[in-house]
Parts: sequence; structure tokens; C-alpha cells
Amino acid sequence: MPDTPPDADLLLPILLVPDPRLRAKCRPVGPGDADQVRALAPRMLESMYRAPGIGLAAPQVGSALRFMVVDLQPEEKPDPMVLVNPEILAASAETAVREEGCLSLPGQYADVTRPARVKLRFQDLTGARREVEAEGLLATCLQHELDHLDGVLFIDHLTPLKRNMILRRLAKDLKAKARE
Ligand code: K2U
Ligand code: ZN
Repeated sequence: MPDTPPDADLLLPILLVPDPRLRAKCRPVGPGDADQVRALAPRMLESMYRAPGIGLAAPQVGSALRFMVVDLQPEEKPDPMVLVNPEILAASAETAVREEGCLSLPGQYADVTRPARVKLRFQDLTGARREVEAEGLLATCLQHELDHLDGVLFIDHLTPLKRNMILRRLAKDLKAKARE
């Protein structure tokens, strides 16, 4: 067995558009799901760090449960967040535009307008109720991941013209990669 890094077998494949599981409307995490969430969350974090990325939502690894992981500074001092059953309590009327990408649409980027500040309520892995107020990249990332839990992708916030351009380019890139 080649000397694979210790956490390599932890990695989960990240689903790519147009996989229908990315369009799932995820169901709330209940007490019966605790073991699955506790088993998946660390593997989602490993897969996210390896991508690299700063966020990953359960449907991106094929789980239709409402939870996501986020870590804005994976390199320096990792500060992983696991957000279970997250919901937006408040969003600013003020918006911000930021270029977004998505691990499920590799190589595709576009400007997306979203509320500049959001307040989320969620449960952490211990089940404790938490709240977080975010602005900047964290606000963008949390809203991007929360969209995933409703089967919404960042391209759904674009004009149909831009969305179709990205989908065509992605299909071409993935076909070319399959031929390599
Ligand atoms: O959900 C995902 O696919 C991970 C996303 C999260 C994200 C998208 C847009 C803006 C912020 C976060 C990204 O692929 S993570 C890659 C990345 C890294 C640094 C800055 C922005 C995006
Ligand atoms: Zn994404």
C-alpha cells in the first residue's frame, strides 16, 4: 500500500454538478442522526481542507441532512465550525458583491450579491444552541453553504445567460478531464 497520508482514507468524494443529490432539499438533523453527523463532520472538514475550501455542506458529499462545516483560515490556526440545523435569524438590507466559487462547480467563478451581514442560529456537534453574527467572507460563506442545504447553488443567483455559460463551460471541462 503506497504511503498514503494518514487521513487520506477519511476523504469523501465531493459531488459535482449536475449530480441530482446537489439539488436535494435537506431534512433537519434529528436525535437519531447524531451518530451519522458526528462521523461525517470530521471527514467533511478533512475533504474541505484538502480541496482546498473554506466551507462544505452535507449534500456536497451526498448526505441530505441539514448541516455544514466552515473554516475560514484552514492554513494558519484551523478554527473549524460545524453548524447543525442552521437558520438565518436576521440579514442586513445592505448587500455585498463577492466573487464566489463552489467545490461542486470546479474552476467556475462569478460575482454574487448577498446581504452583507447575517445572524445565524445553529446547534454545534454537542447539540448546544449557538448564534453567530457574520460579515465579509464569513457572511458570504455561511449563506453559500446554507443555500446548499436547500439545493440552491451560487449559479442560481446569476442571470440565466451567465448560469448557462458556466454550466456549458463546466460540462466541457469535465468531459475534457474524463478524456485525459
Ligand atoms: O461550498 C463550497 O463549495 C465551498 C465554497 C465556499 C465558499 C464559496 C464562495 C465564497 C466563500 C466560500 C468554496 O469553494 S471554498 C473555496 C474558496 C476559498 C477561499 C475563498 C473563497 C472560496
Ligand atoms: Zn458550494
